Amino acid sequence: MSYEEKFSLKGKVALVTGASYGIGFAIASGFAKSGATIVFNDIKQELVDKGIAAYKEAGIEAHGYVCDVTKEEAVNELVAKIEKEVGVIDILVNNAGIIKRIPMCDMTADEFRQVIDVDLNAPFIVSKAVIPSMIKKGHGKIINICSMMSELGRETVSAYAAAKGGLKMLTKNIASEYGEFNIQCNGIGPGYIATPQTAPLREKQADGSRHPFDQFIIAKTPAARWGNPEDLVGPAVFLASEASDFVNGHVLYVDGGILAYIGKQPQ
Ligand code: NAP
Ligand code: GCO
Repeated sequence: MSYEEKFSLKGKVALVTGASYGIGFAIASGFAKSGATIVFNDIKQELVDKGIAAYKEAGIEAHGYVCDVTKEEAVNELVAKIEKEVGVIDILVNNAGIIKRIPMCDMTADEFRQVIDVDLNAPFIVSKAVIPSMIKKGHGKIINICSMMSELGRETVSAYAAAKGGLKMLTKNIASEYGEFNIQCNGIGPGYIATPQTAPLREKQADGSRHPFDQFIIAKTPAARWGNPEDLVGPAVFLASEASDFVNGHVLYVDGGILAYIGKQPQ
């Protein structure tokens, strides 16, 4: 197999969850350009319709479905439908996620559970639904979208950090349990990426100056900028392709160097 073929996703079916916009949309679009057939889901019909239109505009015929990834029965039905209408899923990206920025002592247990449900329980549910067919087919790729918060903590994101730290370990466990079936499960840990999820952290101040958190991230990132969803495409294509067949249980941080950096020394 040539070097180019190893990176190709031609003939593969990829399911990217929560991919009507943002990081999921960019990753799915990159997969399509590498030859994969794209399937995505979102929680509302309106978002699925918007997603399909956005893919169409990019020249991609994506298959969109409404499905809440926290609901096991609905996910099982979705996977059966995809297998019937599109084909067996070769690549799964667990991308759908939410965040609640609330100081821990002000957060209710219900709010904490909601975050864990979408960011940790759902990747378990969706992975579990696709693995049996991957085993039968003889190969499979699962990519879990982790976070800086898989490694670091910060004020107000206790549930998110607990979920993303857990997702890192779920990644290693899936790799350990199913590696012998030629299934690779890896994570991508995006740094701070400009999407609707992080828009509140980038809002301009009333006087037109940059949000203090925005300034903090620029100072904390050796690349001195926020990431774009497109920054995640190359790493995702690599982890979805045969070029990464001996990479398993790894989290690839795509963070402009944040995790390598102690921070600026006082002037
Ligand atoms: P986003 O803009 O908020 O997009 C997340 C998508 O997931 C939305 O389409 C959302 O739909 C969908 N979703 C939420 N709950 C769902 C559910 N129960 N079932 C199905 N779909 C659901 O987020 P993003 O910034 O692109 O982030 C994508 C992933 O990357 C997330 O896992 C996030 O935690 C992670 N991440 C983001 C960053 C960053 O800096 N942006 C950094 C590291 C990791 P709704 O619009 O209806 O909520
Ligand atoms: C926050 C952010 C982060 C990022 C991302 C970092 O409030 O600190 O939302 O959690 O979204 O996950 O990798």
